[in-house]
This record gives sequence, C-alpha cells and structure tokens, in this order.
Amino acid sequence: MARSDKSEKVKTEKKDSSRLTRFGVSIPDNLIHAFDSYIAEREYGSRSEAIRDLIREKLIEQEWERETKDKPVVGTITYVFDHHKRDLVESILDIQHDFPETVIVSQHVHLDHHNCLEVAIVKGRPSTLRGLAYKLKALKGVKHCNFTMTTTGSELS
Ligand code: NI
Repeated sequence: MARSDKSEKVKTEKKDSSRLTRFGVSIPDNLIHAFDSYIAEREYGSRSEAIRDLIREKLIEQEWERETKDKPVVGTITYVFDHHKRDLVESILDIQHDFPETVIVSQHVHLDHHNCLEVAIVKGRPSTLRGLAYKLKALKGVKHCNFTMTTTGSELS
C-alpha cells in the first residue's frame, strides 16, 4: 500500500470530523491477494478506502431493495460450484425445490473437470430472491455466487 492505514485515518479525521472505527478482519491469503489486485486496478489509496466503497455499494443496494418493497422483480443468480461434492448438488436442488414459484429456469454448464456453473432466472419479491441467493451462497463448495436484480419491465415506458 502506498499509504498506511494510520496516515489515512489521520487525514480523514481532519477532513471529516465523524469518528472512525477500526476493526480486524481475517481473510484467506488468496482472497486478500485478489483484493489487492482489485484495489490496484481501481487506484485506491488503501484497503480501507476500497472496503468503505464496497460497504456503501451494498448499503445502497439494500436501500433500493427496501424502496421496491413488495413489487415483483426479476433477477439472475449465477453460481460456480465444485461438481465433485455430490451432497452439494443435492443441496442446490433441494433449495431450488423450496422455491418452485421463484425459480423460472436454471441452466447448468460443465465448466471443466471440477467446476459447474449454473444460472437461475428468478422472479418474485426482492427479499425472497435475495434469501434464495444467500442460501445458495452459503453452501460449502459454492465458490462464487452473484445475484442481480432488474425490473420486470412493466413500469418502464
Ligand atoms: Ni456440471
């Protein structure tokens, strides 16, 4: 890092009188290396700055979700998982069966010898869709899970 967290803290405190909280985070080596590359590509001054932006992004997402309330939306849940974990495949199917009205279609692609990718197209209340995405993401062996929401189009002119 070009600038240490400590110097950044002092600088930010001068600029903005709001109090800063420092906390420790445990992250696997490979994840922090990838995150540092992400930070370098976007020319962030520090990890703290990048983490703050990511947190803001998630909070804005949540706010948008709250505003849409019960209006149905459509979305996609994309996840990559380890094909060799047989229980995992069963668990994914079980979760999808718990949401029969929500999952419109899911498409499976065999990426390589170890990995599978699935895209589920989903429709329903934002909270339901997010709940489904969280369940899939939480499964051990799901390496990546991305959830996007969009409008059903009915309110677009
Ligand atoms: Ni497969």
